[in-house]
Amino acid sequence: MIVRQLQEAEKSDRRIVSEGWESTRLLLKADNMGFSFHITTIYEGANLNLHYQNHLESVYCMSGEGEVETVEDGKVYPITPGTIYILDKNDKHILRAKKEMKMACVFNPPLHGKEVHNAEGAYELDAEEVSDK
Ligand code: 9YT
Repeated sequence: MIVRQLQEAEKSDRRIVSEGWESTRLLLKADNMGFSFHITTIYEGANLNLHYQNHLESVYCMSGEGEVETVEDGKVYPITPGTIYILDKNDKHILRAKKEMKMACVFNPPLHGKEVHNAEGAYELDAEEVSDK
């Protein structure tokens, strides 16, 4: 069994800070579970254009308030605590935070650890791993 603590992980390389968001990646490819699991904070006012072309992703909102828009059809879905959105079609989407949002995110295939978005809002399939050392 593997046991980790968010507060400890936040002090390590597992915490990635980027424009409008940060994420602490608690479970990664190297753990061999077939998915990765992250606690992500979307900062208030963030407006993120995302398109995970190489990954399927589920995002569960634990706190905060915002919305997600699917670009193809322009539909806007409110996000409040208890909402999950599931990008089962590699959907191009825009994520907006009205108030800072805390999200639990699962990726398949799993992230290696150091990914940040490329110009298309995607993560590449290969990236540097984090080490707990
Ligand atoms: C909300 C969202 O798309 N989260 C993606 C995962 C997070 N940004 C991360 O760990 O990279």
